[in-house]
Amino acid sequence: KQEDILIRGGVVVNADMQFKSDVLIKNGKIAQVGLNILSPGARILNATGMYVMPGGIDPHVHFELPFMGTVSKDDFLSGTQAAVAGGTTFVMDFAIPLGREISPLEAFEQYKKLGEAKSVCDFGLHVAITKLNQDGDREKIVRDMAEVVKRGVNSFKFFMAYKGTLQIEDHDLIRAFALARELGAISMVHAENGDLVQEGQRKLLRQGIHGPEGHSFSRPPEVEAEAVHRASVIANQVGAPLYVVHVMSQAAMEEIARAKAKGYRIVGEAIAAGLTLNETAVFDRDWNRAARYVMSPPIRSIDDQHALVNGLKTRTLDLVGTDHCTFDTEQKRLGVDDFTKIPNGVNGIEERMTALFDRLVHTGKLTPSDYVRVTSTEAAQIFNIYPQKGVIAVGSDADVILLDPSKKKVVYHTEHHINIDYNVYDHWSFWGSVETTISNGRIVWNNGTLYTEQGTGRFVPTPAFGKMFHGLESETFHSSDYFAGHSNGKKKGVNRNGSY
Ligand code: DUC
Ligand code: ZN
Ligand code: ZN
Ligand code: ZN
Repeated sequence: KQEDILIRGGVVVNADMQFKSDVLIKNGKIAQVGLNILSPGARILNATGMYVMPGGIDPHVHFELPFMGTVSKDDFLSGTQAAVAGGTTFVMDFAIPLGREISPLEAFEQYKKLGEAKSVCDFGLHVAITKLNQDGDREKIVRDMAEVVKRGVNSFKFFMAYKGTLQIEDHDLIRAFALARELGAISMVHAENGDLVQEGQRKLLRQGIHGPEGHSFSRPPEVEAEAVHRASVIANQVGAPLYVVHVMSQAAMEEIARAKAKGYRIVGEAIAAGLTLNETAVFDRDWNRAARYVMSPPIRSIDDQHALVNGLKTRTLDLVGTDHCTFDTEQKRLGVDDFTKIPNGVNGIEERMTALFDRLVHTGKLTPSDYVRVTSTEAAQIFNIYPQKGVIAVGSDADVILLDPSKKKVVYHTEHHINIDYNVYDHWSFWGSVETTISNGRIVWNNGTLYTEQGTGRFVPTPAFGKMFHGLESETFHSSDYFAGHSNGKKKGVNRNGSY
């Protein structure tokens, strides 16, 4: 049996309000919220001067991802240890059928198993769909998508870039969005025009530009913005809700704003890197240093960074993840002669909560409640696990952090918990330090020490949304409209019900 924990004297911050309160935790759940709670025998945590907040939810991480000829360094163990050390208690990874010729269902089962074996905090999964035709069986993916929804996935991810490996073409996107919609799942896109990226890369290499700066030049903001625009139109045409991951430029963000103004159901995700870093890092004369910042879409200008921060404030952007995807110096050097071969990805899972507190709350741009909304509550609601996660309330999972707003966190790569030999925030300091992290009622991080146990994290199913998720049936189409008549290249007549 777990020890009871009484958090005393802090200020509880939820997305809707903040108030002085004690919090009692029993058996992994929040048992009581109120003033002057008495609980003999409970372990007391003194939270005077601290914010007591729902643990962070990072909706976008990649652990041990086989990608660009290598495998990303952080696995579910080091990745979730870093997460809890930084105040994040729930992560969502992407099951990607890549580097292995496997189906979406097999990818889901593989990632779930890895996560259950290694995680020290709860996790959820998105499933990536990279094509609609598996080994000539075009119904297989459709069956897999329906099956993973049954098994606890309500989000599918599509890559509009990475031509030749991950990229899915528009005609498949249309059908996949429609199918996801019918299954009660949200469609997520990596929005960059992969064909333009490929042409840009070829042109730059021909011009003799081989360094990391070529990465930025090959995928400018409008290449990102065009894909956001296109995805939003396709999703709207089939009545599907859309989630745009890692919005990195003002131009892309403006496409989200435009879609929202038109009433489209669209979510914009910022990531910690986009809100804190800028492209001068990629132009570092030291190759090893510059390569650390190579991710896609690229880290942009300081003006873009400021626009993204303001976008969170105005709610054009809804929430913040990291796209944590780490490669050490040796792996980055795979691209030493050719920027197109530098494995894409930056760290951030351990720094997200403190970096955002510093940039958003300490600067006065967001209230503590808005901070909780963009780092936790919004994700719980989008992926349909609220109020199990994302709030301090009786009956919710006891995923709780104690954050000291008047203490600075200094990042040192020699002290971090991720599994690489550098940190893009090395020697940065941030106002707002996560002093204690509680995961499912267990103290897993306290005063600079981890108390984690491998495999204690659970897979948390994200339930499909019901019919009303998508609004009433109206002028939108059924996925069967798209699938029927598409087999074997044979032409068949299709009526509105999808029957032949
Ligand atoms: N971008 C990255 O930088 N890394 C992982 C995948 C992605 O889309
Ligand atoms: Zn991506
Ligand atoms: Zn546009
Ligand atoms: Zn990603």
